[in-house]
Amino acid sequence: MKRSMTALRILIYMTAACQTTIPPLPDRKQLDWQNRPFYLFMHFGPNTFTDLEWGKGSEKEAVFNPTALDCRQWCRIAKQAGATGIVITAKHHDGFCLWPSAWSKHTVAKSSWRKGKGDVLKELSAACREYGLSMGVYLSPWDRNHPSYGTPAYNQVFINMMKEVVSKYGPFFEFWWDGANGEGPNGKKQEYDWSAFESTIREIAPGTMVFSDIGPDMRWVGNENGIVGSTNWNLLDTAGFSRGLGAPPNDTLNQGNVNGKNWIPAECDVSIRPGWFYHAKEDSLVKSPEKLFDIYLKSVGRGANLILNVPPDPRGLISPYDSAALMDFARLRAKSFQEDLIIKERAYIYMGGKDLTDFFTGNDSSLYEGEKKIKKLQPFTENRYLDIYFSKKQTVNCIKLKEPIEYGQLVKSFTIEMYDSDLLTYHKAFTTIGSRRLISFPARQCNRIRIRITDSNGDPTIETISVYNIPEELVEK
Ligand code: FUL
Repeated sequence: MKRSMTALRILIYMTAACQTTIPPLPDRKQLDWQNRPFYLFMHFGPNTFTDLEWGKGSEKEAVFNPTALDCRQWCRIAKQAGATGIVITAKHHDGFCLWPSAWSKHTVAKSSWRKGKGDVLKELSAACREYGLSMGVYLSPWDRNHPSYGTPAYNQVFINMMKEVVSKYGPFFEFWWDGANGEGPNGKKQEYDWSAFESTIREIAPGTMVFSDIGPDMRWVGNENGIVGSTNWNLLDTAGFSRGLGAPPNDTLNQGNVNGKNWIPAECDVSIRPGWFYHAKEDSLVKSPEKLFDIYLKSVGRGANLILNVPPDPRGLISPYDSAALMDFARLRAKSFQEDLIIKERAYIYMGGKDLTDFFTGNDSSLYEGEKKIKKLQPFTENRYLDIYFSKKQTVNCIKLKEPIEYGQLVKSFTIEMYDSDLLTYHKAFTTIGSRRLISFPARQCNRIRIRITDSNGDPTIETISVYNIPEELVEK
């Protein structure tokens, strides 16, 4: 099977008019990661207790003293919110390690929490396992505490810490390298040895997705609002750029490069609160479920991943404000996407005179080998459109499309037309699709929807199509 898929893929690209080479493609771990696009971020550490966003590194270890830390509560809430994992700030810029590191004196072991015997990473990794969640870590290279920061020796310390957390608490689905590079305790900035960091993580955690501004596996989205461009290429040119200040301009990170040489999808990071760390004064400023849904449409709905920060409070628990917002956010998603009108109304999808309903809804039995769904392609016919026919008039305000990205991201633009009998009720042009695209608009009546690919790199294909009538107040603002 694998061989025939590869042959088909090569055939597609060879027949594509202007395409002589195979475009960048995601690797296995990137594909898996793009199929689980929503998870939580947790900023937790001395800042939780000192009310700061960037700790100075000189805080006493004793300030870290959660009174009721319970990683199982974090996981229970994450699971109920529909998140697939948790990425924790194992070490933020203040250098404090949430595990008893052998490579630093500024750790939980020196705190009064559990008499210095506590280990947040250990508890989180056990809880994630129990709840079937994946775990990831944020390890800040910038360290305002470590005495060797600002000297070549620090690079080895950072490498040692990476090895330590991977071997003790891994495997991780994601490893976060923050690009920030400020001064350390000796007033000097560090020259990070990125190439050594990269070869180390590849060696010790080949299946882990590594984040930084420019990858290697996924990129920063260029803002901290959780919003990727409505044009979003999974491709990025990194030649000549570096992490941190030398990164590509934010709008490039936000949209990717149409002909980029590397497959580096975007990850949208945003906090449920104004700050990354918990501050009691922000309890009233937790984002509403509707705001979170809007962010979801502008991140996951544009083919990126969403890492939503939900910072534990000084008790070491997710606050009721945050958890209430998360539960309602999950309810809004369930309510919006539980009913695909194509299935419910037994609509038909036609392309080139053929009924392809089962294919585009994923219900074609030939798409399965036993239990396992296999990938097949349905290249567009020459006129490059398909029609969805409903037997009776529908109210529609949301359409979901998906490209089979294992064959690359090809669609450059497409249009959606909706008809009520012969009357055109909606017509709009869009750009990219990628791993998933949720288009929403003020509701229209229709009994036919036409989706037309208007421009592409090579011969485009669509994997699945769904049509929804979501609560009107949730349509993208
Ligand atoms: C930034 C950091 O400086 C913030 O404190 C936060 O951790 C955010 C996710 O990344 O670069």
